[in-house]
Amino acid sequence: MMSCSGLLLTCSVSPQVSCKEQSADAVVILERAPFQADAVSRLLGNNPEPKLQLKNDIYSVYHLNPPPELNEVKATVIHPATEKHIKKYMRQELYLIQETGEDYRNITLPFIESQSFSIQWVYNILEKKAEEDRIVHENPDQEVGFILLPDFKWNQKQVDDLYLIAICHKRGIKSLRDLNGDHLPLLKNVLQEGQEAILKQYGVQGNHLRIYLHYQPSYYHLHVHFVALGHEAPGITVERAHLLSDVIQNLEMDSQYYSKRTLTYTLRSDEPLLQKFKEAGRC
Ligand code: M7G
Repeated sequence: MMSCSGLLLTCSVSPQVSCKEQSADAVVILERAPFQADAVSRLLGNNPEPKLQLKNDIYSVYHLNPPPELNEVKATVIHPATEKHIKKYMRQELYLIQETGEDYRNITLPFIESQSFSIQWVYNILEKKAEEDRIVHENPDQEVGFILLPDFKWNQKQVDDLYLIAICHKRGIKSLRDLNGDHLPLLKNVLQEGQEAILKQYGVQGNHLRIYLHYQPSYYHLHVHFVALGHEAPGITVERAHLLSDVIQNLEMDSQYYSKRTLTYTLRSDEPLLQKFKEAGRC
């Protein structure tokens, strides 16, 4: 599957990176990283034979063959991949869902609770069993604290596509739907301390960041995305990303805002949750 940022393969091989493991389905996401400024002059200056593809008036298109050191491909491997992982990355027809608060309680919540999609990777981060050396900031308070670290979508080589996630220490907040006025201190900490930590570590100001939550998320443990404003990351569409500053304001106006309001999102045609909405005559 092609996307603007990469190529997705699903395959039934043991990836070389884990060749001791048994053969099983794997998802391999191949992406080219953004160009770094110094690489552009090397790319243009040292290119042995730029091949002219098209010329028309002042416009021309060339194909370049970059040397290996400028031709890096990032490969993210999920292995063994569950069926849900594979479906998540397949291109499919999309449906728009208008989920009322009642739909959430009657359809979505029972569905989420019946699923066993592991969030072990989240607990590994919170318990310092994985990625500890990548932590950028931590507020260790178990109620209002969180860990900020680079998202695994970001290779950390340039801030143009900066992408970090803040993972809350408090367990049991599945998503936006569970948030109420009591969570304001936590959300405000994430917003303020997250911005301060990113400014200190990467020199990127808060007004150059898009800070949001996904609804629906893929992983039901509260986390917030911090992404460079100029980076069109997957999942910034209006029906999925909810700006953290808006979330805070909405909860300040009405502590039960997110348990009441209709939330719109897309579901892919083969997602079991879509089937549940169909069965309930809600789409
Ligand atoms: P989401 O909103 O639940 O779903 O975000 P999405 O993946 O559809 O956006 C989860 C975020 O966590 C994503 O931005 C993932 O790239 C990121 N992520 C997922 N995993 C399994 C890891 C991981 O193991 N480490 C890190 N650092 N980030 C991860």
